[in-house]
Amino acid sequence: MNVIETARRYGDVVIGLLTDPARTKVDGVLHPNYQYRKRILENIAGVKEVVSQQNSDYLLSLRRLRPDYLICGDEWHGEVHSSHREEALAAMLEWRGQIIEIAYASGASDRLPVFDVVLGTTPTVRLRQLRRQLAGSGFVRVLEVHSPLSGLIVESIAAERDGRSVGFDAMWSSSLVDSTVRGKPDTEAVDHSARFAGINDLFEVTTKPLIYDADTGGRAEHFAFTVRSLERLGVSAVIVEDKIGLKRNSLLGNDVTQTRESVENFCHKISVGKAAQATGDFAIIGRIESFILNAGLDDALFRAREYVAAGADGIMIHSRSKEPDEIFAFCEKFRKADTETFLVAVPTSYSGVYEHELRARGINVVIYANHLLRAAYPAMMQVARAILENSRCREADSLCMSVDSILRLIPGTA
Ligand code: SPV
Ligand code: MG
Repeated sequence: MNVIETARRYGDVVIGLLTDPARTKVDGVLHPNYQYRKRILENIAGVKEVVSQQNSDYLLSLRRLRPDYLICGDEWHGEVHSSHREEALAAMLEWRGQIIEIAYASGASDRLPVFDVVLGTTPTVRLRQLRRQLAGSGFVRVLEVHSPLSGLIVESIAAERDGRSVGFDAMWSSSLVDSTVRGKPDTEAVDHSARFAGINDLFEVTTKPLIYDADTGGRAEHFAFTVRSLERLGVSAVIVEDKIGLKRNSLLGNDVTQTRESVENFCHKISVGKAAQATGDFAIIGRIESFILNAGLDDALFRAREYVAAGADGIMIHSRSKEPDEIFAFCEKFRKADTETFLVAVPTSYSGVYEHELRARGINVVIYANHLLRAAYPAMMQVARAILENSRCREADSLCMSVDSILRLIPGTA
């Protein structure tokens, strides 16, 4: 802020902002992602433009912009940055530019600990976010979380794709994963209150919106209470699937007995949920299991239209095929008649599909539904086995993050 305030006095302010890989190279830690940092800076008075910098050497940006003044903090003296300072000085002389260094505020640090990025939020603000994202970019990328720590990963992870920084927009509370972490089958054996307690912990340390997998939603009368509880927590949307009885995981398909709810009863459940909503921001998404249970495209389309007519804000179309063809076929037909209702895809089985392919067909939300837990479990198994095989834990060290890193992971630990 001191640098920007000073710079404002000299003219139009252009900020050179390090991209995520560049930032990580400088201090090896994750920061709020590039788009997020850019948005904050662009909204500061006097900032005319924010340009991306691929590395901490300023030359490229300086030569392109040829600024009259280069304003920066004086913390680059003597440090690793001193060669950059010399180069920048020489470059500025080429067009008689001037460097203005301002004293680094005492006690300030540009070195954020890994997860020191949570700004806090309220249930209302969080709840609204999903609809805002859908109205904005029209496409939301969602990843499963099963603990506050996994939530922190979704909160702060970023990667470079096609020269752009990408991150996850929202979190998925999966019934499969929430059951599996508790060592229980995915049959609605874990009740909602246990899962809500987990969401409460998750929400203490994250700000992104959450979509909740409510399985069948239970009886319509009970679903009304679930909707209200979710809204109170600040959850943005619920997905409820058109099955009945002892629900089994969709990816088991017809290998187990699964019964579908009648269209009439399921529409009733959706409308009861909509009537129970306290806010206009919450969304109820009807999940169609027609492909999962081999009922075909026409059945899926018929149900989708009926669910939308009953008030569903979105439709999740599920498939356990290895290819996305049936999802594409559904989207093509559905979108001919309905361009408003948002469509959700969960490409666990057809994992080869790219986001841009889904997006091009009218999918608005892609959920990576179980990947963090599927990644964590084999890693834990490997470490447990290594300890047993070696009758000590030295061999496990290389499979684990260092003690120093875990002590520094969460601010306030070390
Ligand atoms: C879940 O993640 O719990 C889901 C998606 O419901 S699936 O496991 O594919 O059915
Ligand atoms: Mg589920």
